[in-house]
Amino acid sequence: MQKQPVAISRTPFPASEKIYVSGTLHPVKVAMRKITLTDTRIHGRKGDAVPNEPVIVYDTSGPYTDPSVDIDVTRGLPRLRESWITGRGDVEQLPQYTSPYVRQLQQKGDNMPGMSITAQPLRALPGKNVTQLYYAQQGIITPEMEYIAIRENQYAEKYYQENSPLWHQHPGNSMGANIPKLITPEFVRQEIAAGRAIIPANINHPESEPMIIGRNFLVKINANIGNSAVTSSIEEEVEKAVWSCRWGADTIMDLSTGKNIHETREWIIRNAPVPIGTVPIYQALEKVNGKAEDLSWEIFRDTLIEQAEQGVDYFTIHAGVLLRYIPLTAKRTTGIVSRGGSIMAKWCLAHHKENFLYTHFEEICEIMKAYDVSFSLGDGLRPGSIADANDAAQFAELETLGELTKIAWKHHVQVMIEGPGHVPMHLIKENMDKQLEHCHEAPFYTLGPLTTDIAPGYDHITSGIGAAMIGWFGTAMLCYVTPKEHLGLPNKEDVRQGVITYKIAAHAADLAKGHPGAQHRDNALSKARFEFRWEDQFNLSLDPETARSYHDETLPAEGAKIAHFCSMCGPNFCSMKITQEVRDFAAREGLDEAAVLEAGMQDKARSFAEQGGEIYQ
Ligand code: IRN
Ligand code: FE2
Repeated sequence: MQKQPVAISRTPFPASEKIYVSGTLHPVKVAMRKITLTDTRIHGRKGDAVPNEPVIVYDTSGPYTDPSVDIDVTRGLPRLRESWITGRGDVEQLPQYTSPYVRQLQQKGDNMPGMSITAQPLRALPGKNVTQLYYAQQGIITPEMEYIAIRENQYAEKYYQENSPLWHQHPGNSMGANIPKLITPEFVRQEIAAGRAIIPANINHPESEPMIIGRNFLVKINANIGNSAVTSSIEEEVEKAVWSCRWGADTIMDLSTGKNIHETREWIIRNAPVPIGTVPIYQALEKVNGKAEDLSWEIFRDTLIEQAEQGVDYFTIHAGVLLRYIPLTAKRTTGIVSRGGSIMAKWCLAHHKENFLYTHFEEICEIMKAYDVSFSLGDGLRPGSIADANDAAQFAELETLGELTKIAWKHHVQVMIEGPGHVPMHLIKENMDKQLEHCHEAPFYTLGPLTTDIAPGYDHITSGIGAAMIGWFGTAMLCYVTPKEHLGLPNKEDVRQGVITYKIAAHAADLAKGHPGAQHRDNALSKARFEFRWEDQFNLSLDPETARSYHDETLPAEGAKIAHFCSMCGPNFCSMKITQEVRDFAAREGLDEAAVLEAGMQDKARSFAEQGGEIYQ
């Protein structure tokens, strides 16, 4: 049976246009999305139409939403960073992949239709270090750093000037004294140099647009894809990635298991405008036919090199699952829930030996620094239930991750730390505090956390609550959870639900952190809402399609898009409409608004009393 070809989602967002802002230090062109708004038209106000400034938003969708870019998924995206990387003069091009496994694949030929594996990967020249951390510590501002500064700085300056110090120094915000007035390339460099932020940017992934993960920047979100046992086409795999970043995923983790892992990953990386993360132990396990006890350092090492040469930007490595910590999980309600964690625990117990990821950690650093792959130190012992939150096993591992952070930094390898999991709200803060203390301020990257276990089918919400809280406290990246968590493989709609839920959590955290400029989009949307500019309200929202379709469910007529009410309250009970009438009345009569409101209130009070003063009559 012939399968229908899968179309890659390329439709631009409504009223939106891709713009590119140029750098001043480097020839960078930073992609952003400009949303055009309609004019304000308020009856009774002087001058009938007041134009509204377009709103520029952070854009993770890549070239897919730029109609002027020609995209052929078998060739991959334009290689944005290539000249920056080769221009530094510290890399060499290898004649072929060094991994014998990949060469075997290449000899087999096209075992999957689509892209052929012909890459000639780059590697650091002997004795050179090509990590962004190394450059930052040398005082070098890379094009990647300038790109990020421009990308993160939208509206920051304007809002800092308008609202500081009242708002940004509110005791509730968590950025405290670190709050940047302006996100400059130099500020980015300093944060990277201090290890407080990372730029996942493998030299073999030049297609990716630079982004930063750190608590003094916008909170980021990751979407997990892959997992499919049967894949049928390059378009299908690429579309999963494109779909995730279309809705706002800042990074994507390819967690594919089963057959054709290498090819699937090749398709994803070559077509991904965002950094790609993986858990290399998954592929290593496939190479030993799923038998954890048959894993070895040699097989793992070869897998690391294979994936580093392919362009994976960060690796989840469960090096903190130590042999002596495993007994600490014995009495848990849900034991070890991390896949990588359970694989390593099984290996440790089968051999009664220390975790080879821990004993070979320095060698792992040596490999990663030659390509600038960042560590995402895995939380193999994270709690998998409310009952197991913040227990001895979890925090013992966290301390080891802190110890490993120092080793990675010695090699100038960038590091972030993975965190839980399942944690009730009152125990969330302790996770952030302990992470900062033990891991020397390396960025934290958490999975939710889920704040209760009682809502399978709604775990994007149980975890979105925890994600918003921990983001506010300082977590730099939030790993999404979809409604299918614990139940099955997410479909496209689940992925969208997961991404949007996490965009909400991340943005709510940005506001509460006091991130300068974060509020601009809220203000624009609220103004549109108050002025009944329905189109603008839809277009400014995270998911314009859903906003529009919900509105149209009850008021589908075009005329309703300019009506001064919606079907929630109807025309006579719309508070915004009444407020508007009060304002218009005041303007007409030359009164001040507060006085009119006060007079109106007294009038209402009088008639309420006259009617007998009963609420329900
Ligand atoms: C994030 C924070 N803690 C765990 N994660 C993510 O969980 C991790 O990055 C990966 O995408 C996913 C599965 O990891 P395990 O189950 O192998 O630990
Ligand atoms: Fe879970």
